[in-house]
Amino acid sequence: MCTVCGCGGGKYEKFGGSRSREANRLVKVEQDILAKNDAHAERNRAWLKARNILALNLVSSPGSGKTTLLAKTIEEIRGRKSVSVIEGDQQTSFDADRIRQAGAPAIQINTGKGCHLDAKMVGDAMMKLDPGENSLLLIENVGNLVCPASFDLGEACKVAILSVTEGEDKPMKYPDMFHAAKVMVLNKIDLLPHLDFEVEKCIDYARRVNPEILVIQLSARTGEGLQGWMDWMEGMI
Ligand SMILES: Nc1nc2c(ncn2[C@@H]2O[C@H](COP(=O)(O)OP(=O)(O)OP(=O)(O)O)[C@@H](O)[C@H]2O)c(=O)[nH]1
Ligand SMILES: [Mg+2]
Repeated sequence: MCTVCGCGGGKYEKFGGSRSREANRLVKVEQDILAKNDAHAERNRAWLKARNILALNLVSSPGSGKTTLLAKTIEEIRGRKSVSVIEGDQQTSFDADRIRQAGAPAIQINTGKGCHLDAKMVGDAMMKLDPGENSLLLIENVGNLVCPASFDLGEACKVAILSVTEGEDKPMKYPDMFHAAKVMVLNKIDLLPHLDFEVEKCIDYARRVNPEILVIQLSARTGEGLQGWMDWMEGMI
């Protein structure tokens, strides 16, 4: 469990033997936090469904290329679909500024000490952003491969971005995230010639924790493989 926000745990948490009273108390706190979050998430989901808005929750470690991919997506989809973005970071509005520059409305949420977005924050931001009917809502979560896995925001699905500079072992080391995601985007493939990253091994690791996971390889910088991402998203729409 994350001792900062009380979140985490989940499917892969293992307790050896009987739990101490303190461990039981922490589990109860976690259950209460997640139950409250789930209620907000269901409200968000109903609101989005009533407006036929597709919401995707992009999760990853810091710097894997979420904002770069979002900016590229906005450029690609321009004129065909209206897109708005909710940005989550502990501090700064750098990413929301980048998204506005790319041509989409964006709201920045600063979580301060918090390590993830929750459904209440996203619900409040949605009301301010007021995305139009039949539009696309892209949510960039706080860069963190642990806590955002546990928090439903009301999205259609989570998309885990993993860049090849992070190492192929991450799906096994952070299984909750790759188990929770419907798609793994393997980003920065333009850098593969300079690395000893084994793509097949990474995909095998991801499928060990989530046999259903769809893998899309791309470079948000060069645009290689981007069509696969756009095709998947249009299919979801
Ligand atoms: N070579 C290469 N660099 C990339 C690619 N995608 C992103 N980058 C670079 O990676 C760095 C981080 O990219 P961001 O898009 O800011 O990553 P992020 O996941 O949004 O980062 P946080 O919001 O801080 O978690 C930047 O210097 C990008 O230019 C890619 O496909 N190839
Ligand atoms: Mg970012």
